[in-house]
Amino acid sequence: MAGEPQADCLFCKIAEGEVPATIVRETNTTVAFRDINPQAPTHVLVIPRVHYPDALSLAAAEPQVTADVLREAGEVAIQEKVDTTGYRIVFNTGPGAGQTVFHAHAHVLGGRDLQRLV
Ligand code: IU
Repeated sequence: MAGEPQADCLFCKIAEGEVPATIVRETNTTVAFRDINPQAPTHVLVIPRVHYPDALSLAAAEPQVTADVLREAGEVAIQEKVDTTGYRIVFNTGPGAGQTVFHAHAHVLGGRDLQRLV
């Protein structure tokens, strides 16, 4: 069921502590951890603890948790000290956009020149 942990979902397992990750922040509703294949000096993923396949399905069902994810992305940027230089928050949505893990997540990228979109 939407919102419930999915047995085959890696990010559900990270949220539940069943799979290790380098966690940088946690709240009652979110977990932030370092991306295993970083694309920038700061590359942190912020996930909701609840399972929805992408950001828009999360937003439709859980607007408050969606706001929590965004707020936490900003807190990660401050904690990582990239808030002053600029950072990017990305929600890849769908395989054509490069989404590979179908549990909603925000990428927080910073610490290098990000002036070009890709
Ligand atoms: P994407 O937007 O779905 O492509 O992002 C998934 C990210 O999850 C991607 O950047 C991977 O490097 C990252 N990741 C991870 O951090 N740990 C893992 O065990 C796996 C993927 I699988």
